[in-house]
Amino acid sequence: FELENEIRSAAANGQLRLVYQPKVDLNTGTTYGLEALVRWEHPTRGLLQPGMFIAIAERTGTIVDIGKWVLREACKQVLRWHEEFPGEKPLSLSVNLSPREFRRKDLVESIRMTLEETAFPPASLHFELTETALFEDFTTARRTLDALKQLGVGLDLDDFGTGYSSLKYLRELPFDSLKIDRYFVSSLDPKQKSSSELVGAILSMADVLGLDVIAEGIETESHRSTLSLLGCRFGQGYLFAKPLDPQSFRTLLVAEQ
Ligand code: G
Ligand code: G
Ligand code: MN
Ligand code: NA
Repeated sequence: FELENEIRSAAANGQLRLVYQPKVDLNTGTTYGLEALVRWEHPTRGLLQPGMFIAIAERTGTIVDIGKWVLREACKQVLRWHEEFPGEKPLSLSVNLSPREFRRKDLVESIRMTLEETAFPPASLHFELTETALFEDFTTARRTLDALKQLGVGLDLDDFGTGYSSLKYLRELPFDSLKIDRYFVSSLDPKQKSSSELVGAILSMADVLGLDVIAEGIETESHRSTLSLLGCRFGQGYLFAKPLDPQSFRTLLVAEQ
């Protein structure tokens, strides 16, 4: 119960940190965006990974405050990078939304206010949602997603292929991209034709539905080249970079200049 009590005040006590994992164009190797991922700098236990606290925060509702902090902090950070590294296209920022956050009545208004306060360009912001956030009530989910699209942000379906994936969701909900779960990427094996055929089938389906595809968990050059050959344009994973603290991410941007 200790963590459960302590996490309530983690955001207010300045104990949350963000790390950023590059999203990379698989053909050119350049960074076009990043996913913000939260960490908890616990006063005695050290740096805690989301696996240790997101589920607790979700159950107790603290995830709502954490999510607000994450969005605000990430927008401010990425805006500084937009200013320091002006390119043809500003870096795109992806933020995860948990089921509990997604179901909040004030979600859309809260995001709208943060966009306004930070002056972050909505077109450069994407939200990543998992299927669990959606399958409870399709009509309400669709209404919320439509309202988010009205703000001008992008919507990505996270961990695709492992949940209750339904083609109905993909067809009828206003998603822009799907993220192929790392399970499919890690099972890519040059000696096993079916593994790449499965990823190829996901790519074809996404193409028919007009969705971009981002591959997660790219760890080897063989993963990258197979995905690239199959026509997957975007990805992230340890081959390129682990989630980086802001200073390290900035160093990467400098190096890519
Ligand atoms: O960051 P990894 O490095 O360990 O992230 C593990 C899981 O935690 C991922 O599934 C990710 O979606 C989730 N997660 C990380 N940061 C956030 C966040 O800011 N908000 C929410 N809701 N989930 C997050
Ligand atoms: O579930 P979600 O996709 O939001 O979370 C991203 C998670 O994936 C983070 O925990 C991040 O640390 C992890 N991750 C990112 N790249 C890789 C990778 O190449 N391999 C593995 N095993 N995990 C990764
Ligand atoms: Mn994600
Ligand atoms: Na994921």
